[in-house]
Amino acid sequence: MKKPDVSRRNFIRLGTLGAAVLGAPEPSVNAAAPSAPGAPTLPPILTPDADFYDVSRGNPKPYTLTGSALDEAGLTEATWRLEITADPFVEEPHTKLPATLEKPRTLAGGNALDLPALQELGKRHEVHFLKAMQCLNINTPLGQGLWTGVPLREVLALCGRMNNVRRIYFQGFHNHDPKQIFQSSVSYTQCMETAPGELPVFLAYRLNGQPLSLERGGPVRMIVPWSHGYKSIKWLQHIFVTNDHRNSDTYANGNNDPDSFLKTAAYVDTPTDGGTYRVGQPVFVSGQVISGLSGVERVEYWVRPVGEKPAPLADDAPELLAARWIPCELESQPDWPTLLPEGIAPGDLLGFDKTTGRPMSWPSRYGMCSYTAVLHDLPSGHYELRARSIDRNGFAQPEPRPSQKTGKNSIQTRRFQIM
Ligand SMILES: Nc1nc2c(c(=O)[nH]1)N[C@H]1C(S)=C(S)[C@@H](COP(=O)(O)O)O[C@H]1N2
Ligand SMILES: [Mo]
Repeated sequence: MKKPDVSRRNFIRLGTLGAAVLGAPEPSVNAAAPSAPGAPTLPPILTPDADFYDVSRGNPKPYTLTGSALDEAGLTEATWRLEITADPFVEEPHTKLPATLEKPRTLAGGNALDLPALQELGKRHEVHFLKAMQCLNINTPLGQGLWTGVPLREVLALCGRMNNVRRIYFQGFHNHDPKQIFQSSVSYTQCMETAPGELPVFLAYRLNGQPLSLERGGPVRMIVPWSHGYKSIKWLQHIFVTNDHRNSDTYANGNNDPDSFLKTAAYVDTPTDGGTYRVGQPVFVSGQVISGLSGVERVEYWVRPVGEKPAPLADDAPELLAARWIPCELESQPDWPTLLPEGIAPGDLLGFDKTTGRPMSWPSRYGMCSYTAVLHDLPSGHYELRARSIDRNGFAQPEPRPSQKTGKNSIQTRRFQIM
């Protein structure tokens, strides 16, 4: 992972910028944000492709390849190919029949899927979804994008009849080295039977209206809307249908939950750890909150005076649970038509209401937005700041599933001093 570079995130919101360029009055995209001097610039709703924090394995990392090595790897728009095959897996005594595909798509057979064919499918089946990318093992959101692509079920339909399929595995380019395979999977049902209004797994070829960059996993990356980043395989090149019911995701190793859902959780950007402020100077609290499966009811903070070297406090310490937590302000929604790339209307987005053009919830499900608060008039001394989300079931972060191996959502703490 590239080291988070805070300055790269200090961009003016795209919505504001867009409106300024057009000479239109500025939409009130930032009503909840403090506007006083010293207030932090909030990250944009749509993270530019190059500003995502990158989490990639591989040696060399696929996005460092250039020239003919890139062509040979099939990582240019012209050379990209996707193989779709059936896994011969059988296992006595229960799994006697392997998965089959009527029309597999292979390089050897000369019929592997190429980008024009995928985009052609997109003319009928394209979907757009606003998703926060978040690593199960990292407690900073990686970025939020508007991902565009074609549902996996429509791609599989190109292969004709399937039999004995219980899981779909997929892999990205891995330097032709089996040890470097990065693999993920979804169940047959998750792939094929999207409930009305729910979110399909899809093969993304655009991010924020532009072709997906090589670093973000282009030409084509899988997007699994509800899960952490490890399901969203970059440099997608091979899909296997299988009758193996097991989840053999690369991330199942390392004791991770390989069926995780994004957690509802608040992450702190400011104050920064170790920051110092003069007496009378406001302390700006800001960060981002992800709307996981259980939705966001609110974000709240707790600030407490501490000694110079305070002992750690557990997330379920009685003192913490009984503390005076104060609600933060959630960033207000942007002016969606201004924010979205040309040719994409708010009503086109999954999870948005077609009539109002607004998300069904805010922040949108599996998306994120900023939150803010301002601390005034703290006397000199050392302090600890914590922020946490409360989900729509009334659970305070990190509950209800505090196992950090199903998604890092422990309560974040920042220490600062007023002098
Ligand atoms: N092929 C491939 N896909 C991958 C990975 C990888 O190492 N190789 N890393 C995964 C992990 S663990 C995460 S968190 C996300 C990060 O996505 P990003 O780099 O676009 O932010 O990509 C996922 N997809
Ligand atoms: Mo990850």
